[in-house]
Amino acid sequence: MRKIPVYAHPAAGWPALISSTRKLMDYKAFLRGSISVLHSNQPKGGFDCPGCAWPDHKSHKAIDVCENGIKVIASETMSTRADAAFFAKHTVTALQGWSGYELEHSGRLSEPLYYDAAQDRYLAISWEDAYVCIAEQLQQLDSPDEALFYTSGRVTNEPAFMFQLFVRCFGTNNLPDCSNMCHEPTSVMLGKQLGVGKATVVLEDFEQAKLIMLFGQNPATNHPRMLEMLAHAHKQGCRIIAINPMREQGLSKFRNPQKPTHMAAGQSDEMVDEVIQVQIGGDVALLTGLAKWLTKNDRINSDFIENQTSGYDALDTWLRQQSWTDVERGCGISKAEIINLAKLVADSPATICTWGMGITQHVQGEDNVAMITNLLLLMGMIGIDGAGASPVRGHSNVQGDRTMGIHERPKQSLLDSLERVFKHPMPQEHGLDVIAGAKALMQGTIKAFISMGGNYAVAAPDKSAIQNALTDTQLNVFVATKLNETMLYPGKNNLILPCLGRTERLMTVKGEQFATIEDSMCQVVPTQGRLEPISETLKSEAQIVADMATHVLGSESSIPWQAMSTDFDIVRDYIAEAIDGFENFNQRIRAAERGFHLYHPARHRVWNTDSGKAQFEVPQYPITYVAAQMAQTTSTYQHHIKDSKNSNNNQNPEQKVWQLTSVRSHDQFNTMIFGFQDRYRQTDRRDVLFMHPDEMSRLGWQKGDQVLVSRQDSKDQQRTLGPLILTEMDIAANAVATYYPECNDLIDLDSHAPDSRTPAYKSVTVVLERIHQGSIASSA
Ligand SMILES: Nc1nc2c(c(=O)[nH]1)N[C@H]1C(S)=C(S)[C@@H](COP(=O)(O)OP(=O)(O)OC[C@H]3O[C@@H](n4cnc5c(=O)[nH]c(N)nc54)[C@H](O)[C@@H]3O)O[C@H]1N2
Ligand SMILES: Nc1nc2c(c(=O)[nH]1)N[C@H]1C(S)=C(S)[C@@H](COP(=O)(O)OP(=O)(O)OC[C@H]3O[C@@H](n4cnc5c(=O)[nH]c(N)nc54)[C@H](O)[C@@H]3O)O[C@H]1N2
Ligand SMILES: [Mo]
Repeated sequence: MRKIPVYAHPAAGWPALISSTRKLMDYKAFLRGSISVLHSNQPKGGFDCPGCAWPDHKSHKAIDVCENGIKVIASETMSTRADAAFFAKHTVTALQGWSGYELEHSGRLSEPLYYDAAQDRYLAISWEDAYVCIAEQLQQLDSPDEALFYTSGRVTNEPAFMFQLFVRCFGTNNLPDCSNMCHEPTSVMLGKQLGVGKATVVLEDFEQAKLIMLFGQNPATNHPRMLEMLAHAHKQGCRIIAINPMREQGLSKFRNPQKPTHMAAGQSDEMVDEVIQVQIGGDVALLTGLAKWLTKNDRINSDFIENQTSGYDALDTWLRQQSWTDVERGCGISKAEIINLAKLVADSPATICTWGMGITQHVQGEDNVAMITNLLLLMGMIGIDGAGASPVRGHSNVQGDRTMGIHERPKQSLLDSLERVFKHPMPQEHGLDVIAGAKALMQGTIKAFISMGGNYAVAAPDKSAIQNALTDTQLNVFVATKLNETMLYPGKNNLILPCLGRTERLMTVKGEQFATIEDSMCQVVPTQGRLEPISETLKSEAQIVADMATHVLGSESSIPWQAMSTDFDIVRDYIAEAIDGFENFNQRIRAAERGFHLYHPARHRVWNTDSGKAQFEVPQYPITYVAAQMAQTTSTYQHHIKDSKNSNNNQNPEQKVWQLTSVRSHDQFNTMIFGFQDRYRQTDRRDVLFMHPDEMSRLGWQKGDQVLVSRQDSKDQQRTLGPLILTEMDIAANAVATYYPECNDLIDLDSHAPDSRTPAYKSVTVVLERIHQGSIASSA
């Protein structure tokens, strides 16, 4: 096997600090950004870092932030402005040619803008005129269901609650949000199996765990503050196993930026004991192998299964039907290796399973979550210290937004509560999620698109088709901090409404306000920006929602929108009345330094499920699903080669079918591209295709070669990405990877998990074609 260059430094540590400080400099945000960093995740009067949803560490006295957080803060605190003067220089057509990186660096949006088609430019507009336009357009719709209201997970609880209330008072449940593309399979499946679709662990559990299994997650890049917890657990003797097609270099060693002595002495902590390089989409098969061995050898917790669960017999029957050959074929891991891992699971008195997008973003996303939960249930690992389910969410308040009612499929109990509290009828029909919303846009049945943050078209599959569809609407409205590509495909009326960021002071006639968020472990914490807003013209998201509601709903609404937007205590009092678990919200959020934990019944072995027990679930798809997809594509491809007169047939076509996954770097936050570096993966460009060097040799290809990636979509249309530069990576055979979001035109809207409908971003069967031989060096 050829040696793969490895990233020899520990994760975090000096390179991370240098990289992030450089980012503050790049953004000319040094002073504003540095002040903000000091206030991030601090108990009193600080703001919750918008970088990710990992909880605050209680022990921190000084700075609790990481590379990721610093970059997100730098992006928000930059002093450059994308104002009317900026747009006077650039037409929208010209801006369409800009990259995500260039748009991200254009500056903070700082005044309300409307698109003028005659000049092909964004021009300044007054807030009042913007609201009048929104009201006119929304009131003209034949039905409220012709409008789509998207939310991205940065939005804090108070404005999120107001937003869903406004949308429902307007008359629709069309409330897709970024969860639809992210952890929705988790929410759906954990809800079914445990009664609540959220993590059962709290941070302290990581201190007592004896085995942590990290499924499809890359914390060094995406949740760097989690590394400290992992390193600490490892030091205490906890085994840590990563299940990932890629050997993510950032997971092997860790240098703690919170400990100056650690940094100065060049110390580092080991973290992961082993990486199981499962095939893309192979987690179900691996987990099936584990469960097969554990049940067959009676290494399960029978008491727990008997007293607390339902559905065991069906699972056991199904497990017996799965052959070891299919298990091995499905995950690419040998039976012997799976048994070794099963023994670790059997011997561990306290196991935590964490997971990220490598688990959820598949057609089998729900099956993956079901099998992780099944494993925890087989071992009785819910409701004891040091154990449980730990989905790790991305956006800092994506979980809270859902709790606040941003949901296209609301529970009846939520609608009933809202009707009771606000004495206003709520729409009963379920609304559109991200995928259905995008399709409706394309069909022309959505005539108004309103987004509370985010970059809908670019984050979703089928980017170009969505952008195209947005040009046919009557109204598009973007409440946002930064310019992005979704805003560059204007409808007949098109508005950008700039809002305050998380780091900025929110002053109203009632004084300074703080908001709240809910982290990935159900802790509700306060967040309060400290910086002066970059422009006096900015409004808070809550104010913008209140103003839209006042204009759109008019005198029909008896809800005190304006009072809510100026005094968040009023919003919190309504939340306390309408949302379960928020009783005495205002008192409780002030009583403890770091807020409060929302009651999670499964932690107490109370199961709010249909059966009243924790529920085993049998996967819906065959465990060889991906292998079968690849075999089918290979056979289609072979026919194609045979039929093609011009084909160059000196290579075995079978070798060219691959499974593609998409990942993030530390120089981006989702679609916001801060830079091109990924030091853990040793590249300084984003147009790369990661492949194992042994696989390159097998094909006679080399690093630096240019490759086209293509696939037939569900409508038999050919989609092509590239050329991408072949780059070496320790990644499973058959697997290749590239960066999100640049690959999103390769992905269509029809390939998704069945119930949660999360797109299969992490698992796309593709054909590779080399078009140019090795002229471009691939790494830094
Ligand atoms: N720096 C930075 N931080 C972020 C973000 C960002 O863009 N940049 N985004 C935020 C958001 S919204 C989210 S949701 C989180 C995402 O955080 P993560 O869940 O860590 O996200 P990804 O980088 O998309 O992918 C995670 C891992 O899944 C692996 N993987 C791919 N396919 C499979 C598979 O089939 N099986 C298994 N087991 N693993 C697989 C990939 O190799 C990768 O290591 O991060 C948040 N934090
Ligand atoms: N191929 C592929 N596609 C993916 C993924 C993947 O792994 N692979 N991941 C998916 C996931 S997990 C997610 S969460 C989605 C992300 O989807 P989104 O949440 O829609 O995307 P972001 O890039 O986070 O949104 C960035 C924009 O949010 C706005 N913004 C930033 N801060 C604020 C704020 O405080 N308030 C307001 N109002 N606006 C703000 C800015 O205008 C910025 O341009 O992408 C999904 N798409
Ligand atoms: Mo996400």
